[in-house]
Amino acid sequence: MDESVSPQTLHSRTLEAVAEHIKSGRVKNVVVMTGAGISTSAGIPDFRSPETGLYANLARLNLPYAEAVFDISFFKENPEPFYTLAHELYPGKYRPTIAHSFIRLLNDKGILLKLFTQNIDCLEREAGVPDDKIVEAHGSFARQSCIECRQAYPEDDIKQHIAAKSIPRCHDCNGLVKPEIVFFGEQLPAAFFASRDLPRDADLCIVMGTSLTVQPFASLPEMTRKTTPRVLINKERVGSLGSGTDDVLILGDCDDGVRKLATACGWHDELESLWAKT
Ligand code: CNA
Repeated sequence: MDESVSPQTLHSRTLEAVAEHIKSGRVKNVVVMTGAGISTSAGIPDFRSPETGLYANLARLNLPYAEAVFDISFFKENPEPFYTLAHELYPGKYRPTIAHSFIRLLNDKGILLKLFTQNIDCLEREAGVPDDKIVEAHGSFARQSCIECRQAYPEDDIKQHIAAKSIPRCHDCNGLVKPEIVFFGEQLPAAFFASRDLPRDADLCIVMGTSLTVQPFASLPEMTRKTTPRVLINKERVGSLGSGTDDVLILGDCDDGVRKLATACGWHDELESLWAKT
């Protein structure tokens, strides 16, 4: 961080100053951007953490390269590795983390403008963030369809296949069926492009649990206005976070970070009881 430049909006580049900003009532439109790191404490591995990340543990799937498991051309030739992984990641097995509940709390406070998530685990929904506040930039397991004729495929049927570790095929054309999560080589959902300018309207931006390496998502924090405070809650520094005049870095575990921020806002008990109910 360039300490010689004074913050424009905050008193200082600290967690306490962010909490003061929130408590002042001036924050009405928070944009949150998240990635796999907010779900690791739920037991879902992220991609890129050394040793524990999925990419470091895919050898058993015999992939030519780790990202192939989410590559549409590879999937067309060999869908098995993806379905092996889908068996592990499929929603219903995991409980939202307190970081998910923190986003829900922002919404309950009436200040969540939008949550942009790269996650496909649907834990934001399970934590109670309303559907119209979520942009699932990389899709999710919420719907599935045939990759050939695009026909929607019944949820009960895919659940059975995923439980049995078998490959679902379209009831109409026998094409491969895939959950509507965005693979490398596929277009992002229209909802992402329709909302990608929203960070300009934000008066606070919170980035959590992402390496900010996948474009175009990685550019979202750049869409905020120059004086909008941007808070990074992550194990490591990522993207340009830390270079803006009002950037605040809360480096470490996401759950610890949101607990500290909630406590500084006077929301500690509310957050804990919200999370206990999920
Ligand atoms: P990533 O590239 O694996 O990065 C994760 C980031 O989170 C890294 O910077 C880690 O240091 C950090 N991190 C990990 N655990 C914690 C923690 N407990 N506290 C704080 N920071 C932590 O993941 P991205 O989301 O950036 O990459 C985008 C991909 C990952 C998207 O396409 C997702 O679909 C995909 N993904 C999603 C899930 C999921 O839905 N839960 C799981 C694995 C991968």
